[in-house]
Amino acid sequence: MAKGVAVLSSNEGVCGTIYFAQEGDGPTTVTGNISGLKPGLHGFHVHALGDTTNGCMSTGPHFNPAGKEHGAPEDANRHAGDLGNVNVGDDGTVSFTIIDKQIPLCGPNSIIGRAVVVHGDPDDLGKGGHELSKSTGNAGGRIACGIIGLQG
Ligand SMILES: [Cu+2]
Ligand SMILES: [Zn+2]
Repeated sequence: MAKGVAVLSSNEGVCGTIYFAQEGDGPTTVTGNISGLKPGLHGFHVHALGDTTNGCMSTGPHFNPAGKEHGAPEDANRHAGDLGNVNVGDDGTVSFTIIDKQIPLCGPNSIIGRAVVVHGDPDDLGKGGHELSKSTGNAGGRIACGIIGLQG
């Protein structure tokens, strides 16, 4: 079992911890708890770089080793890092589990050393018709992020 963890940091009062686990070449299970968000949908992605020298802005674009367009997690044409949205309750918190096959913890497309990013707005999953829909899902600002590190 390979395991990873990312502790979110934010200038906007958002807190959270995201765990990753993968058995062999199976899918990766992502479990997270986040608080301090406004209720509703927030885009949630793996970005390409584990670089927070300029906060979440320096984590690069969505992790996209296959050179595809932005999409929904269930789409064939999607960035590997496209994990969709998390749905925050009225109390500003969310607990979630995502199972995904495109974010391994080992091998050439490993997400270890990259970053998870939580956005201020909903990800339109590539279908919003906005000029940013096919690149970012028009998900708004990067309000929290954390570098994905190995966990024992
Ligand atoms: Cu993002
Ligand atoms: Zn994307």
